[in-house]
Amino acid sequence: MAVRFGIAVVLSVLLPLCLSHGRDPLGWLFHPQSYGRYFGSLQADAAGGACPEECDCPPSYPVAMYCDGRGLTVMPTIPSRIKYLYIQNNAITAVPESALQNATNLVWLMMHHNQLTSSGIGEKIFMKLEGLERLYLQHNNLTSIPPNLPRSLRDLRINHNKIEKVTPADLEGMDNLTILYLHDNAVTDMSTSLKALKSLTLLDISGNKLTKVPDALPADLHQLYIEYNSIASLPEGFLGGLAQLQYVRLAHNELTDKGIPSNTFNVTGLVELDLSFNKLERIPPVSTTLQHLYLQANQIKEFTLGSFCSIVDVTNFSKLRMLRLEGNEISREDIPSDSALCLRQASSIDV
Ligand SMILES: *[C@@H]1O[C@H](CO)[C@@H](O)[C@H](O)[C@H]1NC(C)=O
Ligand SMILES: *[C@@H]1O[C@H](CO)[C@@H](O)[C@H](O)[C@H]1NC(C)=O
Ligand SMILES: *[C@@H]1O[C@H](CO)[C@@H](O)[C@H](O)[C@H]1NC(C)=O
Ligand SMILES: *[C@@H]1O[C@H](CO)[C@@H](O)[C@H](O)[C@H]1NC(C)=O
Ligand SMILES: CC(=O)N[C@H]1CO[C@H](CO)[C@@H](O)[C@@H]1O
Repeated sequence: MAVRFGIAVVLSVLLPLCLSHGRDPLGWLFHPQSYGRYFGSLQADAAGGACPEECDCPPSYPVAMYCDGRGLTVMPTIPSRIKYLYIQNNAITAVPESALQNATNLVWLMMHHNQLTSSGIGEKIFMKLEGLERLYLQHNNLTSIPPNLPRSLRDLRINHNKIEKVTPADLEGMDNLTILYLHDNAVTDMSTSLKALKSLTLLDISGNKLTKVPDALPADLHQLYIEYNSIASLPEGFLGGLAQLQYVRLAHNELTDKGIPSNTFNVTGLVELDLSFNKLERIPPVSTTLQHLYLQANQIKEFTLGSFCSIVDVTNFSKLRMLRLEGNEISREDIPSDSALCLRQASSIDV
């Protein structure tokens, strides 16, 4: 019994190996790395179309091309039928004009975790990609946002690069952009580059060198992440026009009481506000609709119930569920006993 089972296993392993030496259209399945080499560098195959030898083009899904994680240092040539290109986790330093010349049907371009530098990106390479929706360039060596990005983009990830400046021209006309990851760069200045992004819902500019929040924030934002910057003060009413905003993270900055105009955070709609690891000495007034407030590791010296409720009755009370205050200069005894009426929904208060 045991012996026969063993033979069956050996046969089922050998059989496909033999077949793949002929022109078996499924050969790529068993020899994904070497299949192309039998036929030269760019060879039409039976099912899908041309495919560079260093990549895999599954015949069952001819619009996708997989070139990820192969130690590539130069761009392969992209056939024009390809819509989804996976070329992440390589060591590519440049994208010359010719590389994407015919790749006008690209919808997704995944190029994260390479070694792309800004000088290696051709001025016009993105110009013809008029249907590109997703561009992943995170974890490269870019010092600026590439020029002439398609206005069709919906999701642009360019975090973990070395970008120092974002100009209005960089993001101009991107009416459909909903996600922008710019975190962990070296941005000092964004001027009004975000203003025109009318569909943007998620903006992450954490881990940069900003000393102020961007001048004009897009009106449709739901999530705004600006942690780990050097912001000491906020402009008057900077969350005012943002009716959809639910999550604001400003932890690990240099915010002081003086730098926060009154009622900055008293905006309805806000669900979560993270102000931890700053230099606040008071609890800023917040909206009664807020549910999560993070204030740990500040220098708060008193528990001001009025920051949560200006009046308390049957219908006026705070919706706060979680409040974190540890690492400040107050203790549990500083919380007044009538807090229970205002903070009646709080399930966790950490002091
Ligand atoms: C682009 O397509 C044209 C016409 O089919 C062809 O002559 C040219 O070699 C292609 N260029 C690249 C870089 O694939
Ligand atoms: C990219 O940055 C890394 C780390 O800073 C560096 O080791 C590498 O040499 C850079 N590559 C290029 C092409 O500049
Ligand atoms: C934005 O999306 C809409 C709807 O999907 C589409 O019709 C329009 O062409 C897109 N805009 C750009 C600049 O691609
Ligand atoms: C928040 O603003 C409203 C008016 O919009 C005001 O009635 C309320 O007292 C303010 N809350 C706090 C805690 O100051
Ligand atoms: C300050 C505040 O929110 N006041 C409200 C308290 O509840 C009454 C009755 O619902 C409202 O009319 C007030 O606006």
